[in-house]
Amino acid sequence: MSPLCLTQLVATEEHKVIIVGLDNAGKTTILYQLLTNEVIHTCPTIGSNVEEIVLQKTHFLMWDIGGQEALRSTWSTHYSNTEFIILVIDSTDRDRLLTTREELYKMLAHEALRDASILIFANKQDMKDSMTIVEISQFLTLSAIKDHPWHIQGCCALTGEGLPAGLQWMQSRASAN
Ligand code: G3D
Ligand code: MG
Repeated sequence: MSPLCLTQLVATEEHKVIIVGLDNAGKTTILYQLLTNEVIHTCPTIGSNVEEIVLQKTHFLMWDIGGQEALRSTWSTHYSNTEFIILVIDSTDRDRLLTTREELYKMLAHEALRDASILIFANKQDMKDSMTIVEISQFLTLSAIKDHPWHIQGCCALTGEGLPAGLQWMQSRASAN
């Protein structure tokens, strides 16, 4: 880490973000697409799959958490002090949307995430057979979520399309708090 980044870490408020979702959803691709995006400044890698992303002076510390079934029970060990959950969905994965829904509501009910906001990335929108934002929102009954601020954004992690808009929402929430 460069001395400048270290100074920033000490001097500025970090917003902790966890990136969750089933395996193969595109979590790691999203994180590294954000890192190569020129409009978003980042510090060098902090640890395995933890990266700092800076958007308009707002610092996000993003934790990419593994999504394989065996790892899902460990998600909760990352929950403390989390301000934002990014839930990544493979929009072509109809078979597992029910599993995603279960994981979503488990997280929202978790005490440690009581104050967390949730950004849902409906990823892989470039694929012909992908579900639309409306379909996914309805399946996940997002409009019923009243106790957490939430936002759903379609995206394609391969091109980065949609990612800045999602981050922008997080940035506006971070400054609202
Ligand atoms: P994960 O970290 O959630 O497990 P990854 O998922 O980021 O490893 O991505 C899983 C696979 O999906 C990768 O393919 C990746 O390239 C692909 N992928 C991620 N985002 C998109 C997207 O927006 N569109 C398309 N078409 N593919 C995407 P491989 O083949 O490398 O396993
Ligand atoms: Mg990954």
